[in-house]
Order: sequence, then C-alpha cells, then structure tokens
Amino acid sequence: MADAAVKEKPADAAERELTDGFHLLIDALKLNGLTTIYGVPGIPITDFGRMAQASGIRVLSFRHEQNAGYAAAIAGFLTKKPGVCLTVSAPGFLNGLTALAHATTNCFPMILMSGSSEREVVDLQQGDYEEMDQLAIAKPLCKAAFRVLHAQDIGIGLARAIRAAVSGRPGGVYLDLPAKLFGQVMDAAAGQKSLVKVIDPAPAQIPAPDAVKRALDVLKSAKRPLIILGKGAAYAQADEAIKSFVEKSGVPFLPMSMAKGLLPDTHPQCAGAARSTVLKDSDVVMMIGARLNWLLSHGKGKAWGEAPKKFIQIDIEPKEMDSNVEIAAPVVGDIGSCVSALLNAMGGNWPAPPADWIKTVTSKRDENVAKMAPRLMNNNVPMDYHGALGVLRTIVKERPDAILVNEGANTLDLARGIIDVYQPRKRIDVGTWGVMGIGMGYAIGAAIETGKPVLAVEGDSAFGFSGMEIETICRYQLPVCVVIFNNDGIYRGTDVNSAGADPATTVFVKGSRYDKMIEAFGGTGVNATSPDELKRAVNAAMDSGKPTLINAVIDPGAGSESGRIGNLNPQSALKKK
Ligand SMILES: Cc1ncc(C[n+]2csc(CCOP(=O)(O)OP(=O)(O)O)c2C)c(N)n1
Ligand SMILES: [Mg+2]
Repeated sequence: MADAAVKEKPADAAERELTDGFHLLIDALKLNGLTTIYGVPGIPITDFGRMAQASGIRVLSFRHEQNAGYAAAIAGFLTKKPGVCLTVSAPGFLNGLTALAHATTNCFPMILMSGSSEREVVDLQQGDYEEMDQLAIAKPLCKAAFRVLHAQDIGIGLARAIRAAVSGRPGGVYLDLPAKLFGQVMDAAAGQKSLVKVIDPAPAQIPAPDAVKRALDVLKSAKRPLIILGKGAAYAQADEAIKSFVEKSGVPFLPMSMAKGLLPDTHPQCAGAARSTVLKDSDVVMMIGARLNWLLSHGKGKAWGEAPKKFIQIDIEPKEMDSNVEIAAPVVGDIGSCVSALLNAMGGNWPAPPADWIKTVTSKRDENVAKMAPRLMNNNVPMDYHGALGVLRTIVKERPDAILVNEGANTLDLARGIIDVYQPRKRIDVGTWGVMGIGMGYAIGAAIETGKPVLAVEGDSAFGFSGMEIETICRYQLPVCVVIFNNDGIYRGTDVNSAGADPATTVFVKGSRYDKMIEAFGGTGVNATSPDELKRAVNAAMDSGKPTLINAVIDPGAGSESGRIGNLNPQSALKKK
C-alpha cells in the first residue's frame, strides 16, 4: 500500500499490523519462488486469486481445472519446481485431481491447492455447499496430502508440500485449504515469522561408490550394450553430464519419448530408428531415469528377444529396482549425481563397444531411415500421416528450440517416430498413462514457463479433451500453434455402425472445421489440405507467434486401430460379431 494512502486513512495503520490467511499464503508462495498459479476461480478461492494477481503472482485462469492441472504438472517437469494448480472445492478439486494423479504417475512435482468447505459440516456429512472430504480422496492418488487449519500453519504446510513434491522421486501433492483459513487474522509480525523458506528442497542423493563400480563393471563386460534414457533423465537437467557419459561410453542409446533431444535424435549413437533390434539383441541394458513399465514391455517377452540380458538401472527410487525383472546393477541416487559419479569412475580409457555391434545397430538404423524418407516427402491429398509429419519434421529441425506437444493415437505414435528432437525437454506428451487431454494445458504451461514458441500436434479426438482452452491461449496471447490431424475420428474416420442409425463409436462429424473454433476468440484459423499448405500455415504461425489453429485434413482411412499399441486391446477366443 502506498504511504500516501495510509496517511489519508489512518484506520489502515492498525490493520497493517495484522495479516490473514490470504496474505500469508501469497507471502509463503513468493518466499519459495512459486510465482505462477494455474487454476479456475470460484468459492472459496476467487479473492485469493485476485489478491495473488495483484501481488505480482502470475495467475492464469483456465476453462477447466483438468487443463490447469496439466499446465501445472508440465511446469513441474520443465522447471523442477512444483507447478501450482488452484481449484474450488469438490467438483473443481475432482477436475484437478486427474492431473495430480497424472503428475504423480509421471514423477512431476506439482501442488494441487483446493479450497474446501466447512470441516465441521463436511465431517458430519450435513450437506454443505460442495461438500467433500477432499483430503481423504486425494491421499491414495498422490505422493502426499496435507490440510492446513490455522493461518499460522500456512508456512509450514506449504513447506511440507514443496518438499514432498520435489524431493526423492518427484510427484503430486495435495494441499487442502478450508474456506475459513483464508479469512483467519493474526498478528502480522508473527505471521511473517511463521513462514518457511525451504532450503535445498531436493537434496542431492549420492550413489554408493560400490554401486557405481558394479554398474560400470557390468557395462564394460557387455558385447552388445544399450543405454535407455527416460524422462527422469530429462527432468534432472543434468544435460551435459548425460551427454558426456553417453558419448564417452560409445554405447548406442534409445530415448524414451520425453527424453528425446537430451542428445539429438540425429546423433550418431542414437538407436531410435533401430528400436526393435537393440531391444532384442542387446546383452546389457543401462536405464537412466527410465522404468521397465509397459512402455518397455516390462523388460521381458517377445520385444526383448531370446538373448540373455543384464540390466543396470539408475533411479532415485530404490523400490523401482527389480520391479519387473532382476536388476544386476542398481544405482540409486539422483540422476545428476549418479551420472557424474559414473563419468568420474570411468577413467580416461573406456573401451569402445565391440565394432560389430555398433555396425549392426547403425546399419539397421540407416536402413529404416532410408525406407521412411520417401514416405515423408509425399504430397498426397488428402494428406496421410507421413506426408503431414514430414512437413512438421522439417519445421522442427529449423526451429529446434520450439516445444513440441503431442497427443493422439496414430498422431502420437507416428509423430514420436518421425519428428526428430534436438534439444532437451522439447518434446512433451501423453506420458506414462498415454492419457488424452494434456494438449492445451501442456501448451499453455510450456509457453508460460519457457517463453518459447509451442507447436501442439494433436489428434482430432485428443484435441477435444482440452479444446476449449484455445480461448485461454487467445486471451493470454500465447505463441502456440495447434495442428489438428483431422481424420474424422478416433484412430480412423471410417468406422460404420452395422446396427442402427447412430454413428459408429469412433467417428466424429465428417469434415469438421476446427480452424473456425479459434476464430471465435480472435485467433488465426487455417484449413490445410496439402503438405504445402500445412507447411506455409505452420511457418507463418511460428513466425508470428500468434495463437493459431490449423485444421490439417488427413485421409480418414490412413490410421490404424490404437496407433502402434493395438496389441493391447483384449481379444476373445470367440469370433467378433
Ligand atoms: C483420458 C483418455 N480417454 C480415452 C483414451 C483412449 N484413447 C486413446 S487414443 C484416443 C484418441 C485417438 O484419436 P485421435 O486423437 O484422433 O488420434 P488418431 O489416431 O485419430 O490420429 C483415445 C480416445 C485415452 N488414452 N485417454
Ligand atoms: Mg483422429
């Protein structure tokens, strides 16, 4: 408050010596460098949002809490600080909860702060406005959950939330803020004293020297070694150490989807285009921040072939070891510390992997890349995935610092393989769950947190889960270009209902013009029917930095069921009717 105003209104002087829950929460957030909030306003947090904004915190208002939650989740991934999502009670809380669970599953630090209703009434189940025992519901779905009942505990409550979110394996934290808390008044000096600045919120976890030596011994013994980089490695922001380690080892590496770009996909050691060969034929596999979950076929079965394998795993979470198969050399610690320790212990003359293995991998990769090349240059109308993605591949090559958001089925699986990524943390996508709906939330979060242009490559179904946020993108004038791969439906637009008049379950209105949606909010809409049109439209959007939505018309018959994971659909021994 300006001094002049105080002089005019002496009554405020007394007020200034008091503070309240609203202000303490704002002060606590700022003290810990949490200066962006993603949310949706309403009772009981509307005024809090206003005051936070007035105090200089960036408060981004969304159209649906799930999208605000995804923005916060990806903010956590990109910055290593918890992304903050703010919602109203019960329904708003539940809308945000999917994103909180998603953050936890993907190991992104995030704090969901929700207002909640009167404890006394909720606990007696007397039917309060938006009554729900939110703390109990959040608990099993996140890493930690806390409730703050007294203004003097706001500082410690937020400190616990921050530490829980970012230390060890990061994850989602729920912070329950009952309506009454905001209005609670206390002495301002005591309030200031109650705040906690979290020192070293994610302490380094140094691996044991024995574990490091064991890992290097196993790696050295390999005839056909492979390194798999996971998104944990991307999260760590230990980019230089990881690059040096991989290069010094000479081992072929396979980046998981969100680890693409840690080393460029065009790096001579990149085995991305020889994935099935390296999984099948490798004899030692070192995973850095990658888990042996379904995305890696649990480390066993057909995809991994017959060759006996030894696994080395680097992860901050000790429980991750032996989760699916035996880990011959577990290295537990934070990725940065582990990779630095490995680098140091490698010494000056680390032997290159056997030349025949390198040759096998390189020639398989080159063969696959050459096979794909002509398909990416096709100029078919209507476009197929390869023609359209070939264009986007070149655009990303020319703009390597843009952030690529990607979701869909075919749109996801094919883009992941085709679009090369050149820098760390430039590709963000559906993650561990293969969830649809991250698109616009991620695009907004990435634009806000990094200030970089964003290219969102979206299946038409995928886009629908968060499509209304194009208004948010226009409102904040974010440099986001959304390209919708419009094939009239989920996987394909050609399904027919064999019984009755309703459309088949996987198809949408044919020939929809998604580009018109953004025009309603003052953005630029383009209908692109050929690779050339697509190229021109995306380049113009990326040059202008203006919110743009491009409806890329894709052949409705071009995709396949469930993209590349059709094998996960349950099959019956009985014939399909
Ligand atoms: C939240 C959620 N709901 C449903 C699904 C199932 N699902 C997987 S991919 C997909 C949409 C695929 O269609 P589209 O985005 O148009 O991509 P296309 O294959 O057509 O290119 C759906 C609904 C999911 N993964 N996540
Ligand atoms: Mg589709």
